[in-house]
Amino acid sequence: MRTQVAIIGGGPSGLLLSQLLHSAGIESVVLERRSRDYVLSRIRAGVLETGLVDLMHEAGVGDRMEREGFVHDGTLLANGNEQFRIDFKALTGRHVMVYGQTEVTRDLYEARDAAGGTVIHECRGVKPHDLDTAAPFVTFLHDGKVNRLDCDFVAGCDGYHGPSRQEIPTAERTEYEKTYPFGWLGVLSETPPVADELIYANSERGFALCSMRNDSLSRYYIQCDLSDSPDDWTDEMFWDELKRRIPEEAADRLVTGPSIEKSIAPLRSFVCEPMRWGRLFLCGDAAHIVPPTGAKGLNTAASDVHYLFNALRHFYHDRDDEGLEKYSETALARIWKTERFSWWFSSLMHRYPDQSGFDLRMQQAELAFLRDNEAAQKAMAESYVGLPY
Ligand code: FAS
Ligand code: PHB
Repeated sequence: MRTQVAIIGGGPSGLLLSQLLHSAGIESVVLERRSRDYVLSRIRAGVLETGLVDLMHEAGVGDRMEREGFVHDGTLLANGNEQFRIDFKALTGRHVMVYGQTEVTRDLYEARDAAGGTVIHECRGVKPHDLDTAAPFVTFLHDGKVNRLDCDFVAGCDGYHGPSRQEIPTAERTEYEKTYPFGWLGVLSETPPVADELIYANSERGFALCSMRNDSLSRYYIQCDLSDSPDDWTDEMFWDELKRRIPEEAADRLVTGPSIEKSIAPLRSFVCEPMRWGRLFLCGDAAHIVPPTGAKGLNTAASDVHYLFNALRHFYHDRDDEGLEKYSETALARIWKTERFSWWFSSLMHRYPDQSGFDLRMQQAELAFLRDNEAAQKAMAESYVGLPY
């Protein structure tokens, strides 16, 4: 087999890159470890920055998102029983789109199918070779056979646990990491959202988030101990704890119901430098992770894809490799700014086990400053709706 760009990973990064490359007449093959059903069963992000909304349209997959997504002009922040709003529209002239990552992935899969794209599922032992040459290739097991895919470039879109990052020699690779002393217990329920916009809540019992997927599908999170497992939490325990963490008027309005998905995600900040090794280019979670507080994981994967797609387009169309040469530097400049925002927002909204009395006063003062200061709100809003690509 031969293609121009071999893409390892059929999550949002890999699929979006493949669809954008197709729109520019550049061939790619996506090699995905899991089945399509498994990939689509994962419940993850819910908020799209304007940059990702634009990319979805550029890839020709924006119609259902526009029909079924929710435009949000702001978000609510709660500090105990007090609540205030960050007005994205007034502060930045922009908004975000609430549309689940599952639906983004579904739209991209359907677009690849419609375009006759090649996405090979249930590949095992995917391994890139000769990345330091002009003729790299990827081997993989599929249907009991060893396959070889010759290509010009390899895009490592295989997430945090994928093999691509490991192809960068440890002597050449620097990894920056911060782990957080808590996780997020998430519940999906077929109930109406508790509010028209998201509610991020800092309470003395810990963080909570009220989000949604549509008018009858809600997504809720509460900060939990890392030692917790979803089985430790009955639905009733979850709803009772959520109600204790959000403002009373929201708790009184909350419609509860059986969880149709319940999972715990650890929180981590992680960046790998560089994001390129020879003909290998890392995209998305393969290169970086953010705590989900700022809804930046999927959105930062999207900005990587934007940079890599345009670099490859210029290479193939104009024989200009400047974008490829600068890819890592360009992507990392934006990645670190979103790492900062995700770390700052997580520090603001969660209760930390080792928080001193002074730390708590600082957190409360930061929240009061954000509540009272338009410049502080504008800075937050600019990051939340998405920094420029
Ligand atoms: P992904 O991990 O989505 O996709 C990588 C793909 O590569 C997967 O399909 C995997 O099966 C495949 N793969 C792995 N190893 C392979 C191999 N050896 N061979 C072939 N394929 C291989 N972000 C937010 O913005 N908001 C959230 O609320 C949020 N919640 C999250 C909850 C969880 C539990 C997790 C893990 C992440 C969450 N994220 C959230 C971040 C998430 O949305 C990612 O940023 C997003 O999935 C990144 O997309 P990809 O880079 O495509 O990586
Ligand atoms: C979600 O809806 O899953 C979601 C929304 C905002 C976040 C994190 C997760 O910051």
